[in-house]
Amino acid sequence: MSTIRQKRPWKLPEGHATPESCYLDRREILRRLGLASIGLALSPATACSRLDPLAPPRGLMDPALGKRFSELFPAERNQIYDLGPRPLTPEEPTASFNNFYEFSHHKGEVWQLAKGFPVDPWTIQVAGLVQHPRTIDLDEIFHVAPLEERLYRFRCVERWAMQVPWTGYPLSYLIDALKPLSSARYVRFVSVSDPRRMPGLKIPHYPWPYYEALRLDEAMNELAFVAVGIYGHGLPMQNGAPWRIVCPWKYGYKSPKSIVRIEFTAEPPPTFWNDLAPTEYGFFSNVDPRKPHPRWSQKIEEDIGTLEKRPTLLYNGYQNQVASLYDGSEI
Ligand SMILES: Nc1nc2c(c(=O)[nH]1)N[C@H]1C(S)=C(S)[C@@H](COP(=O)(O)O)O[C@H]1N2
Ligand SMILES: [Mo]
Repeated sequence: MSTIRQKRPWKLPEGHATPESCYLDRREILRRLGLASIGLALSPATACSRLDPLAPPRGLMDPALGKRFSELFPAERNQIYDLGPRPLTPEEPTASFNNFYEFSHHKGEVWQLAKGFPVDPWTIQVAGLVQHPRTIDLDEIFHVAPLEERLYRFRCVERWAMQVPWTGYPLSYLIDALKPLSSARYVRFVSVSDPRRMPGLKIPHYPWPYYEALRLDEAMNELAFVAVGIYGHGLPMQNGAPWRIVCPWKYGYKSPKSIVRIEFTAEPPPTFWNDLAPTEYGFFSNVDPRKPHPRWSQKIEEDIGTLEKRPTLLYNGYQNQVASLYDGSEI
């Protein structure tokens, strides 16, 4: 008898239901926005402008923190980070098409299930190889550095992509403030998990809570970002309130949401998707059109705002900023 265990359906990792469910959810979103029949025929610019007169569903884009910290928004845009020829994605698709498995595997319903999730007070444990292990709160997170807005490309391993204005500050500022020891080589993040409010956690055999990590030199790169806001206001829960990481040159799962623990380590920490399917999700997971995912090519991506299909860019177009971090052996 074979001792090799079959991969169980619930072990199927991110994107197991795509592209079908991806497209279905997106069509549903577009239908709600009144674009279903015309979306594909319109040019990107026209498609976006057609969104303006339509009222989005109530509560879709509400900042989870309400008015708290609203005096910090909108932050000044840092013009260095532009999107090239790509248009900014309208707020509605970004807020209604989400991967946040703790709430649901269905991208279109995450925002509804996430509504009302309590984010205040919120404590973050700082642990591991750090001068002062301690607990910090949102006042500290929001005031590590002046907030700025950055337009970043964002690419999910499932091949959908968007262009988003994040508000926050470089992750390097937070790391400096936390004073890791010189022996620290990696930084690890753990997301919130509340089984009473997150129905997705009931699906067995996922190793919750969600955990991700970066090598410290990656985390110190100018692009790695602490996001506390989006589209000029605080984050809605579905996008990772009250704060998250955004790493725009890596596949989206390297950008953990709703973080409650930061830990510094000497050894590479395990990561959620890599533990579930090591042959499909590497530790580094840099966006790379030349490296196909075992179940699909990564050459092409699709914009959730315009539905345009276009070639995937190496490092999601950020090679000038990040190529020097790598020697080509990273997976
Ligand atoms: N805690 C947590 N963080 C997460 C995820 C998740 O399921 N749980 N999904 C990741 C994936 S796969 C992607 S593509 C992005 C999606 O971010 P968005 O919904 O804000 O677009 O969040 C990432 N961060
Ligand atoms: Mo993703």
